[in-house]
Amino acid sequence: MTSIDYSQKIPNNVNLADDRRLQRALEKWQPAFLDWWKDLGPEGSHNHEVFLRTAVDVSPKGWAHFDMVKMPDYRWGIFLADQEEDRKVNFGIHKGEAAWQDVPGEYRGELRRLIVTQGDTEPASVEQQRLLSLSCPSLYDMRGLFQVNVEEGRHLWAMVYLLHAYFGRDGREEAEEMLMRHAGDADKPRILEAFNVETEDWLSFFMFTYFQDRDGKFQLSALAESGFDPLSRTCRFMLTEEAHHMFIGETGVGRAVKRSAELAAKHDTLDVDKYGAIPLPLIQKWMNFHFSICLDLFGQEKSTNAANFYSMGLKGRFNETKIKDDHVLENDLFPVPEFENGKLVMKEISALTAINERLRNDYRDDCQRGVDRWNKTIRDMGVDFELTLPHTAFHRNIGTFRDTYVTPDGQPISKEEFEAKKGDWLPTEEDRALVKSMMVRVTEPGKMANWVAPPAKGIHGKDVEFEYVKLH
Ligand code: BYC
Repeated sequence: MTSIDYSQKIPNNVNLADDRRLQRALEKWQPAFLDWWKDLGPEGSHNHEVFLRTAVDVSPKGWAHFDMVKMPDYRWGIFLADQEEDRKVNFGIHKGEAAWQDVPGEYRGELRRLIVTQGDTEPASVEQQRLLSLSCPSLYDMRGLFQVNVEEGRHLWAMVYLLHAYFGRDGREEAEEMLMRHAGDADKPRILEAFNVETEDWLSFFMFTYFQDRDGKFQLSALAESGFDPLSRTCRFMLTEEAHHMFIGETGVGRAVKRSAELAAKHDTLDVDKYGAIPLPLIQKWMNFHFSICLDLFGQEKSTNAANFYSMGLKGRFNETKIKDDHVLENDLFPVPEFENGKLVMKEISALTAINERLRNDYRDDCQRGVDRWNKTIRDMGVDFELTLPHTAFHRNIGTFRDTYVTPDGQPISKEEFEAKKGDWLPTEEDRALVKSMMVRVTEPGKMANWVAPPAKGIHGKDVEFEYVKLH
């Protein structure tokens, strides 16, 4: 078990002090990061004291320490999971070789691209969420937002460390670029589309942490299988933090659903906006939007990039080592969806080129679990309404379904029909304005905005009434 050295300017468990050049380079990047946080991190948060968890060591039990922390005093650092003895490359053409402790020269470009794409999403999400504390439904929720934000900042540190430590000059340049691209910027946008959309309201934030952070879980899990051991160790530790973000999403959407169903049952109508809650059909629209843009994050159904990343041993499948096959996949097939004469059909293609699709399927199954729990809440309240994940082909912008038009239950329709019906399926301007109008800021300890039910319990043994954020 490696404990984290907090006596250093950059807390770390990678013996940074032993590598003066690397330490100096990262200490040079640190002020740029802090400036970025000040400018584009959570608005108005800089004097708040927040009940945050910080990593103390990276063992499964010991890494989460909770305390009141002044936001700018949060200590971002570099934490890797412990090295596994005799770890091997577990898939692809190098299967069985010792895992790489250095970047394999022939795969440098691909590896850097994967790390840059991953790294770029982390500050992007902070930028997307920067105004949300101004309309938080409770102090409990504000804390949740800040916890997510500081950890996404740390995840950026994780990727920047890899770039600095293993990629020399171009790695340092990429690290600088991470702070130059910005979510939604017309000239220098973030790399992946879903990271350029502003997270405008708290229902969107909860959907984001449920659906988009879950993409993070699956992508990080695939990278945690990497034969490049430092990437694997970094991602393994990041995954422990990711779980809490998805908890915030699942319980957050669940609480909005609960409040809506409560009022629907009480007043015998789904039109609960007149009672200050978000109608279930609107929650469905938000879900249609967020789920579909997240499906795009998995890339094309048929991808030679993904096949190469896999064969090279750089990015595996979800739970790679638990899958029972040869982990080379050269002779295997996998079904992917295609449109043929206006009809949706499944076609078997090489399992290697279908790697993105397989991960997307795993993701979709995982998403369904929370939806089932939300539906149980609705049923338990005696309300006749069911939330459903839209069809994979619905509202897609990457891959086979780009430029195709289907209903949320997967029926192909014309572009004109889609345009005419779109407002029934996806949030309209009026829907967004309505939800925004409910986003009143509540900062009295224990109190909740009307649109959301209180959480079942507080954080780390504290009551829901605890003052999770001291506003200054
Ligand atoms: N938007 O062969 P394909 C997280 C491009 S979330 C724009 O399918 P590939 C987090 C693609 O770049 C997890 N462009 O691509 C969550 C390629 O371009 P070129 C983030 C896209 O490479 C919440 C072309 O289309 N981590 O951690 O197999 C809060 C061909 O596509 C998109 C990662 O994503 C798109 N959506 O797959 C905070 C892991 N999709 O070659 C954090 C690292 C594809 O034609 N990234 N393109 O120029 C990867 O593994 C892969 O790059 C991707 C794409 C899965 C993203």
